[in-house]
Amino acid sequence: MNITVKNKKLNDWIKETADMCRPDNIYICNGTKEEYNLMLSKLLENGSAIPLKKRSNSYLFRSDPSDVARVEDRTFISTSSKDKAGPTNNWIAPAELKDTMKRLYNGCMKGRTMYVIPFSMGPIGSPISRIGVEISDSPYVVCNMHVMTRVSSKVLELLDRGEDFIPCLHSIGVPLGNGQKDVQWPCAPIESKYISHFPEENLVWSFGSGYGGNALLGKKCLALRIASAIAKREGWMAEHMLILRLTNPEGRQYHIAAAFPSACGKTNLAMMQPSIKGWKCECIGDDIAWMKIGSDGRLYAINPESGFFGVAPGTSYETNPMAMETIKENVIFTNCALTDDGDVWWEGINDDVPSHLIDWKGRDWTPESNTDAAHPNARFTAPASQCPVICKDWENPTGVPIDIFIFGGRRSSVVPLVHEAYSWDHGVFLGATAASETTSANIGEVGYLRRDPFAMKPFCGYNMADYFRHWLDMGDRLGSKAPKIFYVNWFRKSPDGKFLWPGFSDNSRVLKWMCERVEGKVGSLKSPIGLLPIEGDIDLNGLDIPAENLRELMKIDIKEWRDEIPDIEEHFAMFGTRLPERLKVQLKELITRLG
Ligand code: OXD
Ligand code: MN
Repeated sequence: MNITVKNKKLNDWIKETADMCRPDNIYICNGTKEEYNLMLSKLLENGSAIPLKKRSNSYLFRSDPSDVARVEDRTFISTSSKDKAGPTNNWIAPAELKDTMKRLYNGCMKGRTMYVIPFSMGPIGSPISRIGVEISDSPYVVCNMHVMTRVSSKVLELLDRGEDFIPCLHSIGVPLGNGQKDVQWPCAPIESKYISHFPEENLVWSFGSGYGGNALLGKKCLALRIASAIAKREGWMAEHMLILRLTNPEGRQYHIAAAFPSACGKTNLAMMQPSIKGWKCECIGDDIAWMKIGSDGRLYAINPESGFFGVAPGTSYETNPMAMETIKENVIFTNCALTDDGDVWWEGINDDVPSHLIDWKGRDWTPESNTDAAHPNARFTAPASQCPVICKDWENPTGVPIDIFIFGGRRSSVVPLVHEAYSWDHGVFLGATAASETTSANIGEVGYLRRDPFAMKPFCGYNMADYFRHWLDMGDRLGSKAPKIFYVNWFRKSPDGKFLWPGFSDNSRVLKWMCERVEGKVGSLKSPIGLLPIEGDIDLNGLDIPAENLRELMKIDIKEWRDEIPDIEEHFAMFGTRLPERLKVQLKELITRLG
């Protein structure tokens, strides 16, 4: 071991884990540049990292084709009883799951180094932040954790002074025999992958995958699944939300937190540059918000992460110029295609499709190939500080006061561009019934409609019905200081399959309307599903959009909405008597309004 650790809980855990996993070496991380470079030199040596000539200090990795996304089917919330995990989570009893996993962990790090990664989610020392320690046998994970979290000797110092931490154990699950050469992306087969959470003891155990949220345990495992359970117990919120600051021409700032399912444009919205004159948008976070009620009774949010783990395909100077600027250097790319001159490429990056590439599987690729050059869930890992529009307050330890919540998803039909909740309870109903067409951020079928309440279906660390109740309780505590709640759908299509709304920077038009609703500057129209903009109130200056597109975008087809009801009823029925009465009332009221 390279450093002496004084924190007893940490020391005991390191020893216990080393006895079980039997690594050749133990290395305690300190988060320095030298350490990052050391990890990279290992990854370069075994051929896992490909240096990119065109981007300074940037590398491309190719995963095993079986390990390309989060594995929701292999993700478990292991609580003392099944109903504490609830119907939306996979559950195995803790003793049984630990037994199975201990067998897998037994000797799993042989031939490898066990890295101990102390990290802070949120600015070090902020009252909202939490410390985690990830133990992993993957130097790729160490590098990504350096970017996505605050890995630092300062965290070790806090631990040495007795601060508590959340243990997160990770192994790729591939021990090496004596002299055995490693493969480029070691991982275990799908049936022995386990992404397990023990929220009653604040513990994460992950085995078998090296990819994203399965392996970078500060993100989905700690900052959402474990944190959501802690937040419920302690009276705050851990949400799958971007955070942005919008400033109007008069200088009034609005802070917006928005929840969309994975790969539905959170990063694009978080970094969006308004197409409307005089409005400014700055990014605070693109994936996770931790929120606490401040002494003034308002809700304050921090971004617990320090980097972006963004979906690459579709990212371009058209769709997200600020992300493109962010990823010019110091970036880890995973499963992108490689150009002949040493750059990355992905579908949608620009209109110039190169005549030759190496695809994400390492094969020659030409425009005639009938496969994607980059995997649809290819990612970039980049420091948030490199974003040209990162808000100066993004690391403010007290957070920013939230004015507006937005929910939404990918719906090619039925749901209008925007509507506003009648009340907090109605907003919670909108969040609880949110639905979206699935994407490749998870391994599974793409494009089918699923209810993804608050975009938290894969990330809620306890019974979702209790989570709904927690939202209602938070609303009661916030009272008149509660953010206003809206629901958006940027993805509605015309009958001939074309997007009706231009999206991206033009989404600022919809955000402006929301801000004006907060100020009471504009009115609204009552509809069965919520409050709608009055014609003319959404600023369409400079936007050339056919009137029939707008009509179609805002259309509420009563029959289509009545057809949604059985699905919502079925969705709610899953929670049985645990479903809060107030949500049943909201459903009844929607049915009445639909007539
Ligand atoms: C993510 C996800 O990586 O939601 O953020 O899948
Ligand atoms: Mn996410």
